[in-house]
Amino acid sequence: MIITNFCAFFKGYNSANAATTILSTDFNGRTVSGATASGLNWTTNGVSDPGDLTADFNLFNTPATQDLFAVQRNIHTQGDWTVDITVAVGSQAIELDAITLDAYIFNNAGNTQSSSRDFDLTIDLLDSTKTSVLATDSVLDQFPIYDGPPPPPGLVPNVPNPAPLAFVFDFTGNILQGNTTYFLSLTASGQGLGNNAGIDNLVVTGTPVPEPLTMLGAGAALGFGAAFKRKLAQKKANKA
Ligand SMILES: [Ca+2]
Ligand SMILES: [Ca+2]
Repeated sequence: MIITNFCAFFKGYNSANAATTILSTDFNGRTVSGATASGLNWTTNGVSDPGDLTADFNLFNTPATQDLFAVQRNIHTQGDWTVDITVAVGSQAIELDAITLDAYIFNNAGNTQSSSRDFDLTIDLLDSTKTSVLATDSVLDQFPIYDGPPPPPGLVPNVPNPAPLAFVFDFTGNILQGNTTYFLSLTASGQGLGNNAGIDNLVVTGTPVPEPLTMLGAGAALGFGAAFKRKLAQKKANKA
């Protein structure tokens, strides 16, 4: 019953409190060395500054890829690339809301693609040991393009590159516990004739979990303590 009442209270709290930005960066002014982007101007709220971001392949640092995060990896012909973002939660738990970013596509030289090419992105929420996927969401096939095995030349619609495209990932209802580290693992992939990809304006939103959660925990601990004391008293009484 306590749980039911608490959930009702919690739902009420959520509807009354809009999600806020807990983590964001626009990558402006970042520097690149190999696979690592440094000098990211993170905005944080209730989580630690994640610091540098390192992909599993080298980053572009061309004129077209300045002020964003783009990986020198052809996701169609060479395979996926991944980058993990550390989310170390402070003392207060956070209920995740959404992750949004702007998606870009590039050719092998790190120049803006003239035609639209496929760019899919998956975000996994990983636990502190990176062994469990706690939640996942993907944005697929948002760049308009023939999406499948390479067709004969001339059959691919030559749609202009629409970048940047806003990608929105739904992580509603996932609770990040206080004093716990998680990872947001981004994996880029794609199908078609060849394409590289990058992101900009990464924003993670969430709602701080209200204090009653902590109070409920304290109440449960108190209740457990009282029950333990009663048991101890009973044991003593039995002995006497
Ligand atoms: Ca930027
Ligand atoms: Ca696709």
